[in-house]
Amino acid sequence: MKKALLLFPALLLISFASSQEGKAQPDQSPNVVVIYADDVGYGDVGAYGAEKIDTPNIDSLARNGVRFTDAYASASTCTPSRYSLLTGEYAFRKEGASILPGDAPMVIDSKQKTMASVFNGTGYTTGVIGKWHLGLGEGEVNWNGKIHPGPLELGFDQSFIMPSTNDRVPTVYVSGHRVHKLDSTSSPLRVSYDQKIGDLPTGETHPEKLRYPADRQHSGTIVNGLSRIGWMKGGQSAWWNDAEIAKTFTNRAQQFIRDHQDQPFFLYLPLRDVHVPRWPADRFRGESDTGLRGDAIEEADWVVGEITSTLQTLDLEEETLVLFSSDNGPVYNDGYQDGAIQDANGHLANGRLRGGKYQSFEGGTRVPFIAAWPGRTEAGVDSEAIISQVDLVATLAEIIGADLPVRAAPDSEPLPDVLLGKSEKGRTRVIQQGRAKLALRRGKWKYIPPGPYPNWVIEKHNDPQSPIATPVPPPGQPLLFNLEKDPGESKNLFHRHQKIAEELSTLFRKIRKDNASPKDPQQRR
Ligand code: NG6
Ligand code: CA
Repeated sequence: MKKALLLFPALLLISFASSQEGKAQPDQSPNVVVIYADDVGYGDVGAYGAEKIDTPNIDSLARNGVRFTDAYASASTCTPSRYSLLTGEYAFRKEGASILPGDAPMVIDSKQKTMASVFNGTGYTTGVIGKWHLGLGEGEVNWNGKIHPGPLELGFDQSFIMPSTNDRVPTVYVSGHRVHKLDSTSSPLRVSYDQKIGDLPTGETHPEKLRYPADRQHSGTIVNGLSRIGWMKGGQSAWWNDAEIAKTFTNRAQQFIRDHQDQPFFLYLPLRDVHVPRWPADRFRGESDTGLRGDAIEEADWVVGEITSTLQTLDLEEETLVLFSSDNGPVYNDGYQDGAIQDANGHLANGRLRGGKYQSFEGGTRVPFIAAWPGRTEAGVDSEAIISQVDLVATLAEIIGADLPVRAAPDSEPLPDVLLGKSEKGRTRVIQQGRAKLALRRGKWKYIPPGPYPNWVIEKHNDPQSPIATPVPPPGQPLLFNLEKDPGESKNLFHRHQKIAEELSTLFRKIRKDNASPKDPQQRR
């Protein structure tokens, strides 16, 4: 309370100063910054109940904006969620939009409308800084040459990305069309996902060089003491330093904001944290009460704070809509023995929802989601409206007054009043894409069609040590939950409410069929 009183005169001064300088007023189209965390679960931040991880900056965003309780990533893994976020299309409609290897071709077609091209077409300067994981190029990527198509072909004016994930080679940044700081003449970069190439140590051959052990899949080339999926050789000058990834993205994001402070900008800032292998900067390690996983979330919170304070310093706060969310639910052990399970200390990353990453249970896709635009969003309110990240293309288009072509963003619902906290009339239904299953929520009802589930899904779901482990339903067993009474999806009501289950199953098939995107003849392998 005291703090708020002290801040009040300062805020008055700031708004006075900004109107004096004749900068864009809140009535005009706002700058938009989308901060997109990786694998951060519903219960992982203070604003959503975390007690063993400090996230003051994310919490303050929530206090100044709208905190959604029923918001979804479109999928419970990264590539499909990111695909939906940027295209406004459910990823299950797009062949190949599943978790991509590090050398995969780009899964979004250059002709598709994207969030970036919507902003770009309305005069915004657009940038992506952070984790991409939507593929690059059209076939074999030439890491030593021009890498395209990529973000620049999708409407981004600037691009500085981690091409795939931090657990996949190559461990380099791509700036525009080129690998950043690569000396391709003296040390060309080669990447393989089939077999070991070169003679760099791997997790299999040199386990003594590891900060912590990994499973077989993650035991390829070692960089910074962390083994990865896949193998690479050469390109040392371009390798990233894991402890500096957050800082690198943050500095670039701040520069982007400073460079474009006098014109409308859209910044997509997908973070590396809290994806494995977790290795935040020195000053975060040991800071949380839940080990490295919590430390990495505190690092993500620091990024949010850096961005909001940059906006504040530049008097851009009231002209900027900041969104914070995550691409999918949480996971503790995702291939590395980094202590996430042993150090959990009672922290429940899914906030008592059921399950997490990879799953179609709520824990897989229901994520923190905060929208803050001081003066325009309601401040400090909770919204129970159902909203999905797939809605952001159409919603943001409406907020900035951009027209979407008829067939663009086919699954995106324009919900500007919902996003700004002025209405709770969100979606009536939403698809939640698990790795093995699609689920459907309609109002309070959630339907998950019957298995069978592939073996690897069963293994993942049944990791008995994980604090969020949940049994896999027996094959052939449809599930129906009442999320209002049972948000933890513990009580299968399928047999008690078969009529509702049938309705949902019919609706489910209809959504899949009706909106089916026409097959793209240009579809790449
Ligand atoms: C999985 C990886 C996992 C992680 C995930 C992608 C294995 C066994 N597991 O295939 O470690 O990289 O892909 O995560 O390879 S995501 O958040 O980018 O979707
Ligand atoms: Ca993810």
